[in-house]
Amino acid sequence: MITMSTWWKERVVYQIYPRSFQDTNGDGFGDIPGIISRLDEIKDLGAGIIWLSPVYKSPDADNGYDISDYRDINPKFGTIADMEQLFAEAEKRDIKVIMDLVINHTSDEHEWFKRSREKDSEYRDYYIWRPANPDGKPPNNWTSFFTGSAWAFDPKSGEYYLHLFNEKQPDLNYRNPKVLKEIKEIMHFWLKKGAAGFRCDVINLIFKNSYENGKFRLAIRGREHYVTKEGTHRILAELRRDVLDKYDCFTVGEAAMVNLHDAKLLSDPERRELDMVFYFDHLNVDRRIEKYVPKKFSAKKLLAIITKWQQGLDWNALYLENHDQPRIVSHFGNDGEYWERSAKMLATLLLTQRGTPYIYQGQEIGMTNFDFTNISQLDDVETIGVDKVMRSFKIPSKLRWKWLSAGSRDNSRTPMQWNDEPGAGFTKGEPWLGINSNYSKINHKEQKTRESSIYNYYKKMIALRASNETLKYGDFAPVFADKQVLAYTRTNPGDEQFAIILNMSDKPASTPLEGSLIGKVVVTNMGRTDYDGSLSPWEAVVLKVW
Ligand code: TEU
Ligand code: CA
Repeated sequence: MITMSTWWKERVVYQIYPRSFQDTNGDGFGDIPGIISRLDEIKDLGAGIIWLSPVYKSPDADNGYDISDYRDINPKFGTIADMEQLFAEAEKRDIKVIMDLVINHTSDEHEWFKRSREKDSEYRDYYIWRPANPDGKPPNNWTSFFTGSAWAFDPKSGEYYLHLFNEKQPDLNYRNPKVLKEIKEIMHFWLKKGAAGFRCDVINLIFKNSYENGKFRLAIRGREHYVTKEGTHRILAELRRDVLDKYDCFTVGEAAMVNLHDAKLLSDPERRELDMVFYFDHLNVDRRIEKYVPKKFSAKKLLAIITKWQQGLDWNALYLENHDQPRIVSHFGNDGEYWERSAKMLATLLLTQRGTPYIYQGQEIGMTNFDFTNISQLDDVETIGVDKVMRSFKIPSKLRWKWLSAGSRDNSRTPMQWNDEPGAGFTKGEPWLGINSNYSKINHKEQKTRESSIYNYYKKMIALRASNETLKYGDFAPVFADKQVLAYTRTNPGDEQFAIILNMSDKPASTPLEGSLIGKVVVTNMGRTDYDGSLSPWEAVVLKVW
């Protein structure tokens, strides 16, 4: 495979969830000055791009994914001047910053929506308004991602508006060319200020093909009418041509419920839509219904999924965590006895595939799922909605809590654990969301100075990847898998081959000692010097085969 090298393929991305990263004024919310104060840490880790979750003005019904002014900053986080300083300070350190582009919907407190509530306003058509059914019920049976009807009734104008997410997140109407024009201007605004691109929120849902009823489904009914439609492809190509192509930037699209075929179209370099996409298949290997109902994990199944995407797309967005997902060491790893070893094994998985790796804040120190004991400690709108639905299905409270606490988005949203002082070095005040009480054991400061830490393992893996063309651009092929173990190779034809062998279980395991499974040990999370086919629990080995 011949690959053009560009900076966004060479670098590792670090995702910041601003409200939980670093507070500097004691109000309990992370802020932009806090991010600036930690840029040296991001540099030290070896990341070269920051993806900043939304910092725009927002009433925070969905923690900033409900924007009320795209050109202003949430005062909790700072000001436009702080943002400009962040761009400048990042540039000094050769770190690029991409922003979150949330354009499927706005906040209901956005000026456009406020005006859109008047029936004869020129903004009416910025959103999707429909009269009630003759029986007074919503226009169709679609349900929102956060549960309940996807329509909300507005008494003022006597009609319903569509919201695929919270009712404070009305969907924009992409059949109206004025909406696209506004979005283009917003993109220019941030690219001119210094943004190096965008992470595009639920970008494959923006164009709705029809408003017919959805087929019956337990969750997210109606999806077949808006997931990755032709209209979306058309809009993305237009944004690329009229905006993105005028800058040295890249885009990664979050593609909800996407299949390989559509992901290929969205990220095909020739079609010029997005540069890469986030899909969810690999994280759903052990899930039944969305995130909240689990099923058994198998390394073999995981390798099959990874292989499908690695070989199916030209360039992947690689990730194991983000602000919507539980912590990976609690999900695919073991956050108890084998915490450190399994976190390093997962770092190996992330950083040895073909694509651009994304690390979510705290992942580099193996932060674990929250230790809350009660729903009242949670904040996330999605979790609260799912709890309601589970109650209506009379799921017993113990099981309900088990599922919610494993799947909740708040797992990854607890504050960053910087050190072992009160407030974990995150805040001197009362944090907006509880800090995991394991911060005295799991924190950045302790790991930075300890050679054998998860942090230093990430750092070494990132450096190794940066210095090796095969690990960045080499072809991917599966070599071995069973319930516990998966192994694959990365090959630069005629030059070199690596084998990556991972035990994803609590028990010892083994692989045959043949073919590409024989080689010289170049990375290990166990301190071994050669590979004899046997693996300890959660062991990771990278071999140089030739
Ligand atoms: O997420 C969209 C999305 O697909 C998630 O809601 C997903 O369904 C779930 O969390 C994972 O199972 C994006 C943002 O990342 C999320 O934070 C926002 O709440 C959402 O869009 C709406 O903007
Ligand atoms: Ca603050």
